[in-house]
Amino acid sequence: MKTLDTPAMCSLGFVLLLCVASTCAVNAQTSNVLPAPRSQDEKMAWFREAKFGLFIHWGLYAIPAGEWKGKRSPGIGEWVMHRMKIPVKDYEQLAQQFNPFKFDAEEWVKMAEDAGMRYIVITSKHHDGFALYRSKTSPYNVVDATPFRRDVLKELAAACARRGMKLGFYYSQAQDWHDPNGAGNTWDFGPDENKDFDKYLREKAEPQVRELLTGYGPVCLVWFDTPRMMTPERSQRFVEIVEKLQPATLIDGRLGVKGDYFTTGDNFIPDLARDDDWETPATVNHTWGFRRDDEDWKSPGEILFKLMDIVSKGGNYLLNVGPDADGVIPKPSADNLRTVGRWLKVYGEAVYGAGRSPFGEEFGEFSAAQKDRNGKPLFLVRNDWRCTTKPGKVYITIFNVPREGLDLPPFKNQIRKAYVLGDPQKQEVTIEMVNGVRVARVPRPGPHATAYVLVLEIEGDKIER
Ligand code: H79
Repeated sequence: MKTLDTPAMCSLGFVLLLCVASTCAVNAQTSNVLPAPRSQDEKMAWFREAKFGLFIHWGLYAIPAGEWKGKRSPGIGEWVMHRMKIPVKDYEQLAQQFNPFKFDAEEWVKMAEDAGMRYIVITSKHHDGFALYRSKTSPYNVVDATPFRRDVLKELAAACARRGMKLGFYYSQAQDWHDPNGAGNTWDFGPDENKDFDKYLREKAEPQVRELLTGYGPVCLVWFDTPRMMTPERSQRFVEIVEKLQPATLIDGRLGVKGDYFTTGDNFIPDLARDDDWETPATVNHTWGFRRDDEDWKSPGEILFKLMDIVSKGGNYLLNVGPDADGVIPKPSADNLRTVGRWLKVYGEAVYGAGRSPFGEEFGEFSAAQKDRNGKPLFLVRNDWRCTTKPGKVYITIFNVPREGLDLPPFKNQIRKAYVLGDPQKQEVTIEMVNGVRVARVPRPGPHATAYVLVLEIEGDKIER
């Protein structure tokens, strides 16, 4: 008995100790910020490693969920106030109903982790002007205006700190449909041109961004959006706030001046690779904020292809979920993300910290005859495989396994070894020369129904063509 009891007692003591230690760690991490990076490369390092992030759109719009007074409001859910021209005095009443009793920050962070995501970006204030944290600047916030009275961002920041997840904040700097001088609300406050926009910036947006960068520990990035009326001077004021308070914090591409990286259009993936740092913000259905009627979820296979498409073109994938008014991330979206995460557990070496494709022909080609909607040559997409790289290694993620073996694109380097990622035996994949083309005899069917990764260990650090 004694010999059985003692280890159990020890481990109980150990667990208690761990709890105390981790509480201390949380306090330390939420009060401190990261040191100033010494170079842009150092500043970008975590972003280049991460590749896959979770976007969360959550706010009062989760209550109407795409419907207002029994009428469907088409389009993206978080735009319901704008779309239905809801007066401030009506829309702000929603705050009194905001009581998401199922909200569990730890669970959200755990979901992101399971999905293989390495950072979270949450709406601290969307265009509707409602702050998801305790703001001294405006009482229109989750603590002072709702029965819930809990600081959502505080809880999320603590959970992220505990689990080692990076956290960033979306902040709508220009549009604010609740403030008489913010951009966008013309139905209550008249045309934007007649507003004292700088009054709004100085008295609401700038102080709120300061609050976000002081009360919530290290903020990995601030995600500004829709830079209406954002002159370079106005934008620069936000740059200075961020740099002064948290010099390691990245700024996205939609502030109004150049940020630390380029942000593509919503749900837009470029046809070809880019050499700069960039990110695609995207939805899992057709809305950002929760809509009751949108259950058209992207499948795990579609998400996985987009992830590899983006990473192979040098970008990051910031994929959104819209929790409902109870605080629950819709189960189908969470399940599909977790399925992607299970794939990444096996094949993640080809993703995290990986560089873009050294090729390009796998993306497709411009049609000589057909035009797209804008009258430009139509890009004919190929989706058989995507390629990522690390020094001395080439990762080919194969989506359509060819019957006759995979024709490798031409390059000069010798191939030292070829095998399938996650194969415990690292069994050789044979490479044969057929009419001057190297053909990899890849397994068919492969070890995974959607896609698997062929690794080529090459002579030299990088591909020479
Ligand atoms: O936060 C998400 C969107 O709410 C935000 N960006 C992502 C990340 C966004 N703001 N503006 N837009 C996206 C473009 C909005 C276009 C439309 Fe509309 C909104 C189309 C229909 C409703 C504005 C109003 C343009 C036409 C009517």
